[in-house]
Amino acid sequence: MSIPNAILTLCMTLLVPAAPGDATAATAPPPPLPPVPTAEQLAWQDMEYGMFCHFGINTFHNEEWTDGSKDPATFNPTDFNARQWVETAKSAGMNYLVVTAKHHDGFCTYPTAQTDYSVKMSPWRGGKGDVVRGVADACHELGVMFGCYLSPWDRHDKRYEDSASYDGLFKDYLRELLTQYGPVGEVWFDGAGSKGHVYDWNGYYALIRELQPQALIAICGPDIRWVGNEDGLAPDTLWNVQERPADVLEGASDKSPATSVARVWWPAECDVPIRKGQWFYHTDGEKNLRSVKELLDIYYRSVGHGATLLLNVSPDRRGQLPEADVARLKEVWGILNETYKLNLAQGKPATATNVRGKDSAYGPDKALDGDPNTYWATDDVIVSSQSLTVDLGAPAVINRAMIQEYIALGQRVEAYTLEILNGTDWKEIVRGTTVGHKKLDRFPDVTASKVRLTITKSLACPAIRSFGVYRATTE
Ligand code: FUL
Repeated sequence: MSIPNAILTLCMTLLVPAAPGDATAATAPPPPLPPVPTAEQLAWQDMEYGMFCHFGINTFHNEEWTDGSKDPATFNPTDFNARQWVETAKSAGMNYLVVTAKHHDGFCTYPTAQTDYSVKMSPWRGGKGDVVRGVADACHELGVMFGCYLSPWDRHDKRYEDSASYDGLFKDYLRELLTQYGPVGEVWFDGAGSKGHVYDWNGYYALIRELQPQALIAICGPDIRWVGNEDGLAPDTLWNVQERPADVLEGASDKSPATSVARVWWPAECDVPIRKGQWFYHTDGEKNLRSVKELLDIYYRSVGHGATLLLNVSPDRRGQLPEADVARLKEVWGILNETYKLNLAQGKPATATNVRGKDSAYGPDKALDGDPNTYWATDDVIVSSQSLTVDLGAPAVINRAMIQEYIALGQRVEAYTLEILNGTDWKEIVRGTTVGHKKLDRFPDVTASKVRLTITKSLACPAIRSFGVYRATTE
């Protein structure tokens, strides 16, 4: 065997996932359907829900976009407490937090060496304060993934007028943020305001890869894509695999010079502010706080459509999340916890129209065991019209369903139905399209003694990581 072939074989061996759960599985797992997620993307998709915190000079001016001329002396939080942000995020079910290190106004919330337009020139903590440090430390301590937002558009710094000199400055900012604050899980590049400006994107990406190879580059970046709106909503049909434009080619698994696009795993993030239209705190903004009903709807249409939700909660002029917002977040999470605490299908007897290699390691019960590392899979030749039927034991009232694919092997399901048995009749209650990381369905109360999930169309044999039915008592 030539050396390149040996390397290829080794790589293929590493790429082929091990058989799930049961070490005695005799049957090979389904071959991955490329492109597949990286380990970091997979872990991030499992996080599902994060907190965005816009905090900076705008916080003190009741403005969303200041123009870079506000006096740094106006930045003066009276009782800054980043731990309160992170504790709130954690207790509201959020697993990561992204904080603004610099917004479009150019004001840095950390004491950068690159400009005077920063916390250093503010009266806060005698110019010794550091927002990014506070948030990063609290995140690391409390086990919440830390991310930072760095606006490419800069309305303050004169160097912005010259692309090359600004690229140097921007890389210096990145170098500071990626070397002084411990592990960074996500770097968020906002596209706003940048039309017509030329950036050295590939240079930025290369620097991030060098300094923090595990960090995911979001929005204007190759690892996480923007869902395309600021309402926090993902479409019903959501594919992780995308044709990514040529300007974010880095990391592509399959480059096509002819079309200048790459087919890559590029999962979607939904960002939305908890107060309508306000990313930054405004003194009279509480009236814009979204209702529990609106927030639940956003959750169902983001996380429940297979995307990740980054919900913005703005710290106020104290440097703390307002009590009303904190209470709202906890209420929403309380309802979701209550709804999903009991999977009526978990551990119940199940049958399937086909089981991969007739091997129990891929049986239908593997979608009902609560184990994220196991899944129900069928033989490769049979990719459509495959069902999993669960016997609930006794008739139960249900109004929610949850399906997950084992996306480490790629995204496969194109369409599915959900039916229930009530007496002797089967009735269709849901007809859906993609599943991906997670699909949450809501439907009116039905009484079911059995439920049947049918994968009606799939790109390759289905690999279903979990399936559940629930009863929500709140709309
Ligand atoms: C937008 C920005 O202009 C907003 O101020 C905010 O940062 C949001 C996340 O992205 O495009």
